[in-house]
Amino acid sequence: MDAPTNSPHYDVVIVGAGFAGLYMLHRLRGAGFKTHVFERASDVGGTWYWNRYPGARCDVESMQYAYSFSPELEQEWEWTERYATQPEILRYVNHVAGRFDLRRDIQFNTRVAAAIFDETDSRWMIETSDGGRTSANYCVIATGCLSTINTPNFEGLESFAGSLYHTGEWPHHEIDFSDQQVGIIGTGSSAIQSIPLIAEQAKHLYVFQRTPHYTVPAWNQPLQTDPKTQHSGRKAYGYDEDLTMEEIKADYLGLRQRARKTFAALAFTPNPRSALEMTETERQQEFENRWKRGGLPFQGVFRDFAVSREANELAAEFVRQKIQHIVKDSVVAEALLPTYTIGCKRLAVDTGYYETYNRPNVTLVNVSKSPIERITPAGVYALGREYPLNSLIMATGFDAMTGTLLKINIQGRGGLRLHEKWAEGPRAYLGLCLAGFPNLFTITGPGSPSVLTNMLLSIEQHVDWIVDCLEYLRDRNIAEIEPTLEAENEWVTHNNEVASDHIRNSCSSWYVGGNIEGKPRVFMPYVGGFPNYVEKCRNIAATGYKGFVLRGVGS
Ligand code: NA7
Repeated sequence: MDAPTNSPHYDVVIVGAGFAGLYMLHRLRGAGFKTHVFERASDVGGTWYWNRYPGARCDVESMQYAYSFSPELEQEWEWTERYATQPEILRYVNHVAGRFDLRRDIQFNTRVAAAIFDETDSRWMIETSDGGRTSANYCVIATGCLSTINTPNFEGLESFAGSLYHTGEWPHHEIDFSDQQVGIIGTGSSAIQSIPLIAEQAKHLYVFQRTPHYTVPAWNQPLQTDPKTQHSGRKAYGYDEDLTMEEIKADYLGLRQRARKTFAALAFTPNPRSALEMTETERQQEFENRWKRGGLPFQGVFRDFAVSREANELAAEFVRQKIQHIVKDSVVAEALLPTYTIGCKRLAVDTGYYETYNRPNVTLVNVSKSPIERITPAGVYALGREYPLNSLIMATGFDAMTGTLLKINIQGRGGLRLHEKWAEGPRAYLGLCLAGFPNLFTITGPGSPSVLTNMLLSIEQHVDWIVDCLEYLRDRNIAEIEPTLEAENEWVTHNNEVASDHIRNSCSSWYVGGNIEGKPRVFMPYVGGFPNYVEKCRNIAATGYKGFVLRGVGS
């Protein structure tokens, strides 16, 4: 692809204006790089722009799911709930975009169709959906991990005469399900968050469940400061320190430092004891305590939760007992019991999910043994009958981590296409750079801890590493950086080794591409832990970018 001579040229082009793209732009600007961002949506926010379904919230507490790069921003922003809703997160992203004047370098409503490396001039030629051509010395892909929706190919789907929705591309206007018969396919995190709210509205809600999911309560609560006392008195971060919002703000740095030392970059302290060295009474006490705290740190109930099948099964059984206790109809309760290793699929965090099945207007349709046969104009046909519906919701997830990258026609050295390179699954050095694709960076790409961690801290770590790298190259007049195939292979091998026996690799989930037909089974995120990963990245940079080939201008 040749760029017209008058097409714009930048030091860096960023694809995506979610949390990653925005911070990347901010840092690059500050470092003096001429930068331009393309974003397919009409505004900032990435996944939080699209996922507007009822009940959409982050499963990480708001005080932790926030940028750490600006102490002023940390202090001035007031989260109103322990777990922020999608609208509140979007308000935060908008606040950040305004505060740092980011919009002027973002081109909205523009999808990147192709990015092709021009070896002669060591630059990326970018083609956008509006036919625009742009070039840049570096291209940073910040398209997020959950940004291409998955809609299973149900027979007859196009014939459905009612309203069809997908949780991952929810309309911008409010949907009123009152007086409607509603169907929802899927019982992952998006469904678990939306089902309780839709059930409150709908005349009847049918939940089509293929695999029951583990979920633990959020115990969400308001955080707003009382104007009289200037104190919220609420636990914004209650896992093991019971801190209020004000206490966190007084030592935000401390919270971040504690978070960065943990496997998942989340500040909470896992139980240091093994399940197997505790008595039954101690175990039950610990379970109950963790359940009362709620959220993802339930997984810290024992030190060996993720490594010992026996310890894991004890935790799984505790959650199953909770389900049986909450859900009154024993047949429904039985159908809701997950059997896979707890924590293998991402644990969901809910508000009133299991309780919803006690409502008379909610029916669980168990399609685990006999799949949905087809979609008809009137509804869903399953288990030998038709379920008539006014609205059908696909809560069927995403082509995670690689889907969006593979939709862009990315071609590296010698015309090598990304989908050829990744035909048997994603391969990348540190989940940051790809052999054969010089000057291309991915933020929280496959091969990095990304979705197994607090995304905000992982994004910041990647962005900071990339900016340091680009400054290093600029200072030395280096035109190209590219990982060697050997370094990339070593990283992929290491990644596979740590994942091979990990509990997260023991079921079919979107982490391994198991939710997409024909997708190669590869454990995509790096499961070696955040601190370990950061150390590796730091060492590689400190040794003059070991594992990379650096080529000077004209060489
Ligand atoms: P998930 O977690 O991928 O859940 C998708 C759900 O859709 C899951 O229950 C699937 O069942 C179900 N599904 C997918 N295809 C079908 C078909 N063909 N028939 C019936 N059911 C189907 O996506 P979410 O959007 O809920 O959550 C994604 C992430 O976002 C989540 O992990 C958080 O990080 C936030 P399955 O389990 O495959 O049997």
